Amino acid sequence: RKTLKIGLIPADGIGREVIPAAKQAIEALGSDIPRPEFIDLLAGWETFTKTGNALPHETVDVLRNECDCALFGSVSSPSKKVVGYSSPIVALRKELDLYANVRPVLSVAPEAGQQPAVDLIVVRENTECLYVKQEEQTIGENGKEARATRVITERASRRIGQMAFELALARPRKHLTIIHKSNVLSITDGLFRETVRKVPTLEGLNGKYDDVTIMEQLVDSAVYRVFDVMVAPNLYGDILSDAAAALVGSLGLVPSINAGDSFVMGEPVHGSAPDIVGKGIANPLASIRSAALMLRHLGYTKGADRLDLAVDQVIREGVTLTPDLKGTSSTTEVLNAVLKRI
Ligand code: NAD
Ligand code: K
Ligand code: MN
Repeated sequence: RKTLKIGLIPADGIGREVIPAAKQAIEALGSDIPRPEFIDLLAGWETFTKTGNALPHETVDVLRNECDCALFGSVSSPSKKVVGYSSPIVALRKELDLYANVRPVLSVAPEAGQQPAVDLIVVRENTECLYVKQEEQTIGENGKEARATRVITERASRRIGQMAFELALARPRKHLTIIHKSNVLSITDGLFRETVRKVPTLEGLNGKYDDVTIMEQLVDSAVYRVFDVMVAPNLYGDILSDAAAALVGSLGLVPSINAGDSFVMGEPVHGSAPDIVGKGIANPLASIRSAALMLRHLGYTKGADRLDLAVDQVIREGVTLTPDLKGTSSTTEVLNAVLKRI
């Protein structure tokens, strides 16, 4: 039986509490997936304070050359600029060309088989927009002035657009909403919007996306409406998916994958949660769901289904939940409840 090499990058804060939980959940799948082999890798703020580099070369090399996929936890970023530090997750997405951040937000129906109240996907462009991090501060006539460059390219908009059309096509409703603010940012968001709109006319697609209904929504008004699949430039996608997490009760439930054409990395949407770190109460479900998304992306549907069904069951029963979901259980207790149902 072949093996599945999984890079584990817990990084900082509660990443170190929830990624080990996801690892155990994967191990519980037995023969439904190739035998998993885990490789522990470093990144993050603490790695930076120890080595001067938040993303050691070795981490990127091992991911690139030895791993089939990876799971990333969360990083803590300093609130003020620190010389030499730059976010390792933003760098990793770029280094491995993980151009899509796919974030399903899904509630659990009261009973198995029923329609969930919330079932949407935010497809976030992952490599450009304001995350190119070209900022500068200068002194002008009236004091300090700060600027940031926002980059939108046709190439990146086209490939994220195509990924979004694929995801929309696979859903019952097949609605794709383009999120933008081109009433104000007509050149940058205008390019994003037009490029995504034109995806179905690309050569070789031959009417493949004819059944997908294309809609648009300005990003500000999008936060109070619920859509099927939403495709957005980097920053809007980040904010929208955190906002959508409120619809399902907690950031501790929302998974994602960072996906490129040749690599996939699961990652819970939440950050390092300094307010609860070390208390043993971080919700591991977003990470376990991220592992499921990663496996599903690789085609291991049976394993992914088993993880998702076990998580759904634990949420539906409502007995073993962490405090973010108004429960009183610990990370370990929730993990054990999931393991039992796998
Ligand atoms: P956060 O997601 O860390 O926390 C927001 C709130 O949600 C907190 O109250 C936290 O306790 C709660 N929460 C988040 N995940 C939870 C879980 N699994 N279980 C229970 N409660 C959970 O966001 P923040 O507070 O804005 O940022 C904290 C740090 O995380 C910052 O340094 C930020 O830069 C970093 N961050 C990293 C990533 C990433 O790794 N990709 C993403 C967002 C924020
Ligand atoms: K994260
Ligand atoms: Mn976010």
